[in-house]
This record gives sequence, structure tokens and C-alpha cells, in this order.
Amino acid sequence: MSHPSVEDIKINSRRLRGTLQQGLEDPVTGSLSFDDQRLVKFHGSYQQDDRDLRDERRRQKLEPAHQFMIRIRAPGGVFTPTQWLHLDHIATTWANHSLRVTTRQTFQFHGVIKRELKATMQAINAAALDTIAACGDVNRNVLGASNPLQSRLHAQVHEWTQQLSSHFLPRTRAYYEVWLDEAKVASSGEEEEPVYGATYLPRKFKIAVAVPPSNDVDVFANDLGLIAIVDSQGDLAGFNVAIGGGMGASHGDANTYPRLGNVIGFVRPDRLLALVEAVITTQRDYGDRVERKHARFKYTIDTHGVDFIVAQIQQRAGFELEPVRSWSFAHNGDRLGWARSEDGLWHLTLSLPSGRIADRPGTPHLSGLREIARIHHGQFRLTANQNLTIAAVAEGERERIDALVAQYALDSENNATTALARHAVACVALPTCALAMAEAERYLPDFVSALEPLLDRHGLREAPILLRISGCPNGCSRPYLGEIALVGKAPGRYNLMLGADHRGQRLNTLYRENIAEADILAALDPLLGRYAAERNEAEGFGDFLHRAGIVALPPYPTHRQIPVELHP
Ligand code: SRM
Ligand code: SF4
Repeated sequence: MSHPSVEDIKINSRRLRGTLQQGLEDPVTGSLSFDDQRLVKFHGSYQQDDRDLRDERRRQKLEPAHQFMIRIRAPGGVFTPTQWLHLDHIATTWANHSLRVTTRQTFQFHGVIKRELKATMQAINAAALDTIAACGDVNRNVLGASNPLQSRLHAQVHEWTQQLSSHFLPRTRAYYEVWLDEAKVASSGEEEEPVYGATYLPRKFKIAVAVPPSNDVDVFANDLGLIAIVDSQGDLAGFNVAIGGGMGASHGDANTYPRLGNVIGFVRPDRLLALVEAVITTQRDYGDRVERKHARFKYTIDTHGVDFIVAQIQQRAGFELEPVRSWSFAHNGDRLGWARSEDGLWHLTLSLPSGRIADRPGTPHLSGLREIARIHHGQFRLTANQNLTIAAVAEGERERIDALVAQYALDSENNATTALARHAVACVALPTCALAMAEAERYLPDFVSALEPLLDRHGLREAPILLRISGCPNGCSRPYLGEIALVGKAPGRYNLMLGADHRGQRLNTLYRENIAEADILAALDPLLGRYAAERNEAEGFGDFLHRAGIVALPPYPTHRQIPVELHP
């Protein structure tokens, strides 16, 4: 039997309700219907199965070990200590005893079974959080720069991430009816969706706000990237606007490719919402509704041309964009360790292994952060590089936090022996991700250990080389912006990509295809050797590979590189 298209499922869903309520109550299966699996994404959840158990269960003629991933909506990635304790309770009661910081500054839970899904959603609501539009063909979690040094700007940017997120939430009450038992009213199933309409967007849509000199959100990897521009008093003057970034691709399909955003102009804060609405509705009306692999905004722009899309945006917004203002990014990583912000408060950024917070032998991170949440009066901030900042700590509180950090080995990654290990990013991949072709999160520690002797031999322990690993070409760890990246091809085999910069402004290039660890190390060894011997002062590995002519820009059709500094 062929399944209906996602477009048909959306239009027939009565504003994202489908048969979710009945499906959740069906005791016969741990799964939802095909249509409801598509719809539950809009509510922030994915049906998955434990792939480690798949073959065994098939042999035993059992249905797959169905379980659900739940993603929180957390614009800008800020949580209170009370919320942390709620999340910890949820993780240890209904999920797999871990909290997973994602590359979009939020938490995921894994391993929730269907009959406990509703209780989990209600517990999230009790923490004054929700999961609306964390997945699905809508505007997703809005990223905001997490640089702990700029407290005033951080607050302003955070405010914007929240406004953008709530302004572009779907208006349907489906979430409240299905999960929170809100009574149905006359308009249930027919609510106005003034921005999205009945079929929502053709595909997911992502927004990020960066604050130079840090590009910690990889602003050019987003459908809509906003670069905060500061006035002479240090306040927010407005945003440069970049459109059409995205990472996802499919192996062997040249019609799919990663792409960096085009910087199209500058907008003042009071016009931002109108501008973003114009961008989103342009994608809503011109995005490909037939081929989902070709439906992201980046392809809409390449199909219709940047000039046409910009004209549409300006016409819909009712004003013209101002000329791009100058900006310069220094790096796209996190600043680890303690930092003091302008307001005198302290912030401790901890590197987390692939963002996974769990209790493991020797590194009881989940317990340690629970203890910190019990005494902390500030905030927890997640970064888009899967790390965590214990933020807004008063001078007198630092000692207690430091003691707990040491007691629970929360600094294990900050003390990792190589800078590469401290800043590496890996996507979830196996065993939960249905699309994974190779390991990523679970492989990262092994790969980093295998690479360490090479880095040592070439005196590169402290070289801040940016490594990213993804279990498939969808690019959830933004691998195409890694100076070194492994993109999963098959179990134990990866495409080796090289040559991005460390500012998120140049894509990397395929260097070796479908190779295993020994060949990856053999390919990297001479390059690291040359880098150690021939690099200029402060030159990044990716920049060196380009200068030395070892890699060129990738062959994708558009937008592979943005000038290091743009001074129009
Ligand atoms: Fe992603 C699909 C995990 C950030 C591009 N992503 C998935 C799914 C839901 C697999 C699926 O569709 O069945 C993965 C769930 C794995 C699991 O078991 O948890 C998944 N993506 C993740 C996370 C958790 C990776 C991580 O290790 O942190 C990130 C969650 C972000 C969040 O909190 O919202 C995550 N995904 C990204 C990013 C990075 C970003 O947004 O900055 C990208 C590349 C940027 C982009 O969108 O172009 C990304 N994910 C994709 C794609 C390719 C989309 C495309 O149109 O090209 C897919 C597949 C799809 O949508 O069909 C995908
Ligand atoms: Fe899964 Fe691929 Fe995303 Fe990794 S990159 S989480 S394997 S979809």
C-alpha cells in the first residue's frame, strides 16, 4: 500500500491533530500510524526504534522496540535551575536516563515509550516548557549567540530569539488538546494559520541570531541567519540578513548540497518581525511541495534566483532592506572555562561529549549537574556546539560550583588532552536515529583517541582544529563546516571532508570517499605534518589546506564561501 504524501497528511490532519489521540490510546501496538508519525513531529516528537535491538527482535518476530524522541522548544537555549531539575526528573523517570544537548541549543529525550508519551509531555509542560514546533515543517528552535562575555547584548538577542519563536508558532490548539487535555472548541481543526496556512511550510525552517565576533550558532547554515550589528553605545542597531543556508545532502545526488546563506541586507529591530514573516511566506509560497528532498529554502532560492526572492521579500515586507553593514567573525566554537561578563557575573562553559549528559563510570555528569542545579541561582545556557554554560554565577558562588564540577568530573572534557577533542561535535546517529548509516556520537571518543597520537607527534595538541562527525549526509552536526569532518556512508565507513574555515564561512570539500578509520588516519597524517611545519601564525587547518592548494572549494552550484570580513 502506498502512503499519502506529507502534503496530503498535513492538509487532512485537521490542523495537526490527525488520529493522534486515538493512536496514543491504542494498547495493541507501541507505534503510531504512518500519518500520525508525520504529524507528531510538529508536536516535537519522533517515533524511533532501538536499532541495536532491531535484528534480534525481527528474528523473534516481535515488532521493533518502538520508542519516542522528544525535543524541547527552547529559543536561545536558556533554562532555570528549577527547569533543570524537572528535566532531570523526566529523563530518569520516562526516558533513557540522559539529557542530550542538541546542535540547536535544546534538549532531547530518547527512549520514551508510547504509553508514557503523554505523561512526559505533561511533565514538560509542568516545567513551563513545551515542544511545539521543535520538529516538523515549521519554524524550528531559534538559535541565539551564547557568548558569555556580552551580557547586555546576550539579553537583547535572547529576547529576540523568544519573540521570533513565539511569533512563528503554529496557531492550532492541537498540541494543547492532544497532550494537555484542553477541551475542544467550535474552531478545533479549523483554526486560522495566518502565516503558515493549511499546509504549513514545504519543509523545516531554521533561524539563528549570531553576535560577532562569535559565530557559535553557525549563522550561515540556517534558512534565515541574522547577524546582530552593534551601535557605538554597544546596543543592538539591527541585523544583517542572510538567506538560504542549509547543510543536508544525499550521497550520490548532485541535486542536493550544503549551502551557505546569501547576505542580502540590513534590517532595524522594529522591522524584523515583518521581514522574517516576508521571508517565511516567500518560502511557503515558492518552496517545492512535490519533492521533499528539494524543498528547503536554499533550493527555492537557487531555483528562482536570489534577486527574485529578495524582491518578493521586500514586496511582502513593504520596505527595502538597507545596505549590509560590516561585520567580522573570529570563530564558530565555544569559549570554554570561566568568563566574566560586563555585568560582573561569572559564566562557566563546560564541554560535553556530544552533548550527552548521563551518569557513566568516572563521569557522573547527570548527577553532578543535578547537584549544581540544587544550589545554582543563575541560569543554564546551552550552546549550538552541544556544550553547556553554568551562567550568571556571583563571585562568591564560584567556589561551590568549582567543587561540584571537580567532584563529578564535569570538567573531564574541558581537560581533554587535545583542543580538537574539546571542541568536536558529533550527531546522535545510532542507535536511535533512523537515518544513520554509521556511528557518530558513539564513535567520537574512539576516533579522537585514535587521532591523538598523530596530533601529539606533530605537536598539534593545542591546535584548535574543528572536527565534526555525522552518521549520514543530512549533516546534523553541521559537518560541512568542519575543518575535518567524517560523514557516514556505511557502518565503519565515512567520507572524509576537509577545508572549512573556523568561522563558519567556508564549506569543506570531499577529500576521500567511503573509507575506514585506518585510511582516514593515513590520509590525515601527512596533512597534519605539513600543517605543523608550514602553517602561518594563527592560521587554521582548513585555511592552510586551501593556501597550500591541497583542497579547493567544493563543486556545489552556489554559495560555498563568504569573504572573511565584509566591509561593503
Ligand atoms: Fe537533524 C533529521 C537529529 C540538527 C539536518 N536530525 C534528524 C533526525 C530527526 C532523524 C530523522 O529524521 O529520523 C535526527 C534524530 C536523531 C536522534 O535520534 O535524536 C536528527 N538534528 C538532530 C540533532 C539532535 C543532532 C545532534 O546531535 O545534536 C539536532 C537537533 C536540533 C534541534 O534541537 O532542533 C539536529 N539537523 C540538525 C542540523 C544542524 C542545525 O540545524 O544547525 C541540521 C543541518 C542544518 C539544516 O537543517 O540544513 C540537520 N536533520 C537534518 C536533516 C537534513 C535536512 C535537509 O533538509 O537537508 C534531516 C533529515 C530530514 O529532515 O529529512 C535531519
Ligand atoms: Fe541522524 Fe544523519 Fe542527523 Fe546524524 S546526521 S542525527 S545520522 S539524520
